[in-house]
Amino acid sequence: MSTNGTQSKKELDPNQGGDESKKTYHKQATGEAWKTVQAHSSDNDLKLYGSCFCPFVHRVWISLEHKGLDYQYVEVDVYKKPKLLLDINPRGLVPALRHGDWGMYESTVLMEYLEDLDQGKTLLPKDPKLRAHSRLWSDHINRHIIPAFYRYLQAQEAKDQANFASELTEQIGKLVETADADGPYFIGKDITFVDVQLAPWIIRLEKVLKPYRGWPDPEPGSRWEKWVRAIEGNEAVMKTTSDDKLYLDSYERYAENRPNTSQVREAINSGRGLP
Ligand SMILES: N[C@@H](CCC(=O)N[C@@H](CS)C(=O)NCC(=O)O)C(=O)O
Repeated sequence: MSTNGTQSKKELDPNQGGDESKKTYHKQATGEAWKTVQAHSSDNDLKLYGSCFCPFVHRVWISLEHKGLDYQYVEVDVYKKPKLLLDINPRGLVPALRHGDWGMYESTVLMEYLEDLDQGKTLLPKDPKLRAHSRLWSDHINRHIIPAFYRYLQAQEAKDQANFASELTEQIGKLVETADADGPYFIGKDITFVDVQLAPWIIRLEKVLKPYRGWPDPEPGSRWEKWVRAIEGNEAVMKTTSDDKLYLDSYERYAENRPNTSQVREAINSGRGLP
């Protein structure tokens, strides 16, 4: 407890609900991700505005690292919505990308933009049919897996948690059934678009859903286990992932379904699509 109640109250984030013992979101990356932030802190024409805990940012960051592009990472406090973010995205969400005097947002659109730059390693396959296949299953991730993840994490009743755990398992199962039989990635031995779309949530199954909801480890020897281990061991994923505590702290507000947490929380609670 603080000896100066007034002072510490001032420093509380709204999502702590006036309780200083509650954890809130981190505002600076840690571990490997922090080293990457430091390596990409110099001014650059290509800038990623991100928040260190955000899985949608994580997608774009993994893409930048995978491609080996030259870029600047700029940490923003997304709930304070600085002007430099609102200038690009009036909805005030991260990730946002600035390229020269042009800006854009929405993680999937940004991943496609980086692909269209045609620099560094590609993520979308060359074959048009495989590209369509990748886009279809990216849509499945965005439409079914991610909402199920948040519904499960925010559910407070045991019965709802059990239902949403089944929903999440089922939706992941559909993706795994479609994946290349040998893998380890979605369409084979190399990481591609669908893997990067899902990777941040694979990381958060282990670092968030496991501690808060008892999400099980992948079954030993399963195709899912092979995929999870490949993602966890991927260099671009590792270089953009912070230490466990950052995720544990940053997601406590979701796990308790606290008011004033985020637009994602409100959308899930009101049954709307994600922002
Ligand atoms: N559909 C967006 C979602 C981005 C998103 O929800 N970002 C969260 C952080 S993880 C955010 O900016 N939240 C700000 C807020 O809730 O006001 C995308 O794919 O980029």
